[in-house]
Amino acid sequence: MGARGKSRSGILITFEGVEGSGKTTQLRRLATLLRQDGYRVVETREPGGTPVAERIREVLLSTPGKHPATESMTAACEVHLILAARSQHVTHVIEPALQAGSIVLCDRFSDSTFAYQGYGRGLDLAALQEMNRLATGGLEPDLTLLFEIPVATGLARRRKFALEQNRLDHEAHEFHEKVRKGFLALAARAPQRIKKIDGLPHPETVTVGVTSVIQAFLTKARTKRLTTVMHTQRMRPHRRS
Ligand code: ATM
Repeated sequence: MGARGKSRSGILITFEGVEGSGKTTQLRRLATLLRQDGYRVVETREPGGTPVAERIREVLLSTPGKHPATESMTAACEVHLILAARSQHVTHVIEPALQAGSIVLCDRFSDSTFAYQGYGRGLDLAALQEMNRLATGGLEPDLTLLFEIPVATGLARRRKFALEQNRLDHEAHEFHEKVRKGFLALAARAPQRIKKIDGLPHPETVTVGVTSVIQAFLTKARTKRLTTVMHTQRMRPHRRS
């Protein structure tokens, strides 16, 4: 846990994966289940989560040729925008929620920067880690769920369901492959924090997997007295009705 996270009582859980991995659907489902069990939950996303960060998101994801991006974006510009948005988000949303004892569910966070800008764009990972530390003040997720899905399946899902393709959706297949491999490399380096979840089955089946990882995590957190989000009721496993 980073310096910034030490005094807080909440829990930061991040959702990661390639495009179309189903992480956003699972985040919403988990938020509902945790609230039903009496937890205070904050749902948020990156890039975005605050008014300023959402404006940065628009710049980041708009397609070249469309307002406001009328030129191609360099990798350095991209990462600075992402980290600028993260700084706003951590300071104005995530940290206050953690201090208040909430469970924060964040759709993408630092691992996306390492996977997309590091492994995908080829920016230096050590430099990215330093830059990221500046943006987060050292805050790291307590738990990360990595939704695993083949790139081709994820992109096909995106084409089917997304209203509009964003700038990164238009990247070549190889770029998304590098990102996927990057996520897997990050998971291999931090197996305690990053839990892989098979994103291929029906969303209800995926939710069963998510629930079991979360239950195990919350039980361990209670035992270690890691947190005061504490709640006596145990989370009910999600079942198909
Ligand atoms: P979502 O589609 O999951 O909301 O993410 C938006 C994009 O932001 C996603 N690419 N596409 N397509 C990945 C990108 N992104 C990065 O490249 N680096 C980051 O650090 C973050 C948080 C997101």
